[in-house]
Amino acid sequence: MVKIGLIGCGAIAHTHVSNLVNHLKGAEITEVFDVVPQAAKDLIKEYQLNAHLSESVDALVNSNNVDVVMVCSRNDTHVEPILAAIQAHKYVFTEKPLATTAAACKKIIAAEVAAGQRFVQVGFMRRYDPAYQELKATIDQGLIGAPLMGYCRHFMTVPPTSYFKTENTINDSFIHESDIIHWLFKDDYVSVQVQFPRPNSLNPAAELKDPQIVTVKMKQGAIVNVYLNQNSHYGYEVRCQVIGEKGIAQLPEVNRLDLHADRKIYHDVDYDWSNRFVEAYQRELQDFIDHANRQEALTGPTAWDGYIATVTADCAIQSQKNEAVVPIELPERPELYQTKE
Ligand code: ISE
Repeated sequence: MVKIGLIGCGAIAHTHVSNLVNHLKGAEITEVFDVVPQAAKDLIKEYQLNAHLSESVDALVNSNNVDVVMVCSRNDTHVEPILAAIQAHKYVFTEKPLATTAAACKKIIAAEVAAGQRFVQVGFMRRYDPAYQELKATIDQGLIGAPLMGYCRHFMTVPPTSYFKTENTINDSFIHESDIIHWLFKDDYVSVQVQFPRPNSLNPAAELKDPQIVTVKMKQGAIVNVYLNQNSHYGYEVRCQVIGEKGIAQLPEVNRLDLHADRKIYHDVDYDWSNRFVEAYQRELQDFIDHANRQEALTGPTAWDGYIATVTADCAIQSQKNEAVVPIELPERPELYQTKE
């Protein structure tokens, strides 16, 4: 039974803890920390955890009562606990993004390289979604030939309060696309461009320019367009279409009952990611727990994957200023990450 120290007790922590308590095997939460102690106390109470309230990130990571660390705190606070976990030689599952800047990701990469081992799994849960896995297997089997271009749609119903701004639409939402596209196409990015189509007059958020179109280009020439819309109004929709030399593979429409009634044919659409990716969230964490219990090398998204996604997001944010094509340069992939695609 692996003992998990949890840092951060917001919405995504509730998703993971609920999964741990109700669906997953082989792990328990033993220590909890939040900068707002009441949030940690509430979470312990809600899920009736037999867990201790930690006083700091450092105390939690270095506690004898913690085997592995789970980071669910605010996006810009991931680096400190990740570095502490690497230093303590403990596996760490961190919510995406790995960090909000490429410079911060580099520190994590340097720490793993210095330790000579990978300790980090990044919460790019889409890689564990059955539909995305089938899409990847189809491409890998060569059924559509080499992938040439693609189209992705990342639509949210409406932005939650004032959380979404022009920039974090990139490093909070688009970051998933930037991970999944290089995973599917098995190639690195060479450039990114963000363009702003006609603004949505129904968008209530003053600091959010919406929608946005991101175009990424890869080393072998493939080009993918990502349509980002925080105000679709009709629902949460994630689509991905990959066009190859001799065919097209795309995620299926939602697996829902079609209703034929009132001279219409229709089905429900998700409200947000919590329904769309239920299975993916469970499978990613179970995978992490299983590897930790067996003391095997992690096989989920690595710190290097987290770095690629953040570098791409950084360049996209730069492009937002004038819609320019921004080149993406990555250093040589260290030996430690060579075995992972
Ligand atoms: C959110 O944090 C997620 O991870 C969702 O999967 C994504 O669709 C959404 O845009 C993010 O804000």
